[in-house]
Amino acid sequence: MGMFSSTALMAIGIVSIGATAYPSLDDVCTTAKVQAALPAEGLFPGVGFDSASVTANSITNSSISSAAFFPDGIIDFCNIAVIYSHIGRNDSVTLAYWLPAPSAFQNRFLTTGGGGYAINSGITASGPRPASLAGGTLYGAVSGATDGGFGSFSTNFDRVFNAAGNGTSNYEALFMFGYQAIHELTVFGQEITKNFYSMGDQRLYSYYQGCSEGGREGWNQIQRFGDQFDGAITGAPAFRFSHQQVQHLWQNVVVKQAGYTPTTCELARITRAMIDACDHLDGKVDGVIARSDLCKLTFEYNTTIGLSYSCDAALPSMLSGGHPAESGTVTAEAATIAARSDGGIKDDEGRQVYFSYQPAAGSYADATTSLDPATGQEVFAVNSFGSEFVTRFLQFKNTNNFDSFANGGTDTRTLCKPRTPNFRNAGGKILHFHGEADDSIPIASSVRCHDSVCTIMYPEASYNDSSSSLSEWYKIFVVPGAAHCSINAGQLNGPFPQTNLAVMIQWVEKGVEPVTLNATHLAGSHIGDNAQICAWPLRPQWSGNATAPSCVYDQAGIDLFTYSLDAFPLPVY
Ligand SMILES: *[C@@H]1O[C@H](CO)[C@@H](O)[C@H](O)[C@H]1NC(C)=O
Ligand SMILES: *[C@@H]1O[C@H](CO)[C@@H](O)[C@H](O)[C@H]1NC(C)=O
Ligand SMILES: *[C@@H]1O[C@H](CO)[C@@H](O)[C@H](O)[C@H]1NC(C)=O
Ligand SMILES: *[C@@H]1O[C@H](CO)[C@@H](O)[C@H](O)[C@H]1NC(C)=O
Ligand SMILES: *[C@@H]1O[C@H](CO)[C@@H](O)[C@H](O)[C@H]1NC(C)=O
Ligand SMILES: *[C@@H]1O[C@H](CO)[C@@H](O)[C@H](O)[C@H]1NC(C)=O
Ligand SMILES: *[C@@H]1O[C@H](CO)[C@@H](O)[C@H](O)[C@H]1NC(C)=O
Ligand SMILES: [Ca+2]
Repeated sequence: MGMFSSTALMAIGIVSIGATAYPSLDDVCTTAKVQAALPAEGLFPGVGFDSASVTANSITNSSISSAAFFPDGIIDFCNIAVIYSHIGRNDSVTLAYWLPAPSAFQNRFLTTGGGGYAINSGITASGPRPASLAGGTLYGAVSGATDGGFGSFSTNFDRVFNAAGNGTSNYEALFMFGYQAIHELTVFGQEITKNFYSMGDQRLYSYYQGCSEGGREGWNQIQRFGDQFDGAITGAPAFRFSHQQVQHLWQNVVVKQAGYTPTTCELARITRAMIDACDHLDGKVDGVIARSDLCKLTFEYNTTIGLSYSCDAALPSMLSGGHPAESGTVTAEAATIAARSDGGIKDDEGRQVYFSYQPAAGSYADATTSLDPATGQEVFAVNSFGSEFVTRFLQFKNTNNFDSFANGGTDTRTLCKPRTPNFRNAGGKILHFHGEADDSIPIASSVRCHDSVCTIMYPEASYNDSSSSLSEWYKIFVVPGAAHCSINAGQLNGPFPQTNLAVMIQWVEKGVEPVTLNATHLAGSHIGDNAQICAWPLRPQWSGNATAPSCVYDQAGIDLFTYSLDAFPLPVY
């Protein structure tokens, strides 16, 4: 593309020349150079790039910290944005890419994912909550995010789906959110990267990293576009959307049917009791339940009746509706509510509709109350994930509130399509992980996906053997004590897999297969220490004073993550 001088061009291919031979970030980070790197006209039929929309500015010494999915660091990059549209649609989609300095670029590209109804996690460069993009920049990857065409990087898909009014759904936006925007972000970004760094025939390694909605986005790409990524990191995927969102209403149903609204403090006391009772079952008393399966087998909810609790007042926050100062003893009603909640959503005939969270996963977040400003008391509140899904996506209304309950989901469409031979055949690797104490997406949902891929792709093999064949290219790790895509305030001594991209790069580029998953204590009494997480279906068990667990095969434990969803006449993959 004639971007750099010929000396500089050679330097990019020959590392030994030394950093001084590379063009500087400021040299390459110009609007003109980015415009010249845009995909050639006609390369992607049906889309048009607005060359005049290109912006480019270099950002240096950006300090990033406190991210769950990549370590702290200082990054320099060229921050670019460009708008494209689909011919005939009159839409406008903004892409953002962070391009490392030529001396730091390592022939890598990273597509990032979002969370909730956000297609991406924003484009904030520094501070305590840096965008996911930073996680690629740290490893010499060009990293990309898209706004999906929803209007801005902070406009979520749910705000545009029915924006034109009740009954007027925007299916273009739905398909963009579903898979199209992330695919386009990837293929356009790969082309821009090759052109910007004049890569010629050099290999570009492509990766994906996302958690929650970002995990779903990653799985969808794996299934549809088998040769797009060399490695995909999918955390706690929000797949089987209709099941997943409706199950958020189960704790509300249980509370309504009990005719008793337990307080935040009362439910937190039950969780505390569960941690106290089940901590040791994994062989190590550390405040972390690393064997929630054994807890499920043995914990008696009624033993919590009469335990006393006391909490200070809390203001409403992102995580809680707030509550007054409260104290009391755990009631029989609350114990029963906890037990039924942990049984997972069932239909009126007692048939299982979806998976449950594991015991002591959070403190019954779906039953979070709200604070009545008139009385200062906690009152029943409908879970917003569940109610919004029903109103916007089943009733097609431009609102996220409903005040009566629907009877569970009957839509069996699934986004864990277990047949993914194209991805395997193209040599792709999948690193899938999920917090064992996730209180937003049940861990069993990820195990179900893994098991479905096993049985569909290796139908003749035993469970153990198919897991073992699968693990050559798809591994799943259950993170002890971890919450939804984050560490768990209730089990702070658990480790978290913060270096997944580094692990994936090693696997893809160096053939180093992760037998256990590298993790770090990001909080608690061993902060900074390394830990290793067992690969499913093996489960952790500590003995004596060993710092690392043995990874053991325990069929009874595995079976507790496996459900018959007998409410559905069709298989749910
Ligand atoms: C980055 O910051 C360090 C110290 O804070 C300074 O020495 C250095 O010059 C800065 N680099 C750039 C490129 O601004
Ligand atoms: C295209 O979009 C622009 C801005 O969003 C709007 O002003 C214009 O009316 C639209 N044109 C058509 C044909 O819908
Ligand atoms: C859309 O439906 C909601 C819920 O039924 C209702 O509150 C709202 O007024 C409706 N809006 C319009 C524009 O009809
Ligand atoms: C727990 O106690 C309630 C009454 O307080 C009773 O109805 C229920 O059967 C008990 N559950 C178990 C598992 O014993
Ligand atoms: C399953 O495989 C593990 C090793 O991955 C082995 O230790 C265990 O004995 C096997 N279990 C069965 C039931 O085959
Ligand atoms: C594993 O994690 C440790 C910190 O716990 C980190 O120092 C090391 O670089 C990580 N390994 C890989 C391959 O990323
Ligand atoms: C664990 O370590 C403590 C203190 O070092 C020691 O007293 C104890 O005997 C050890 N327990 C086992 C089972 O090795
Ligand atoms: Ca423990």
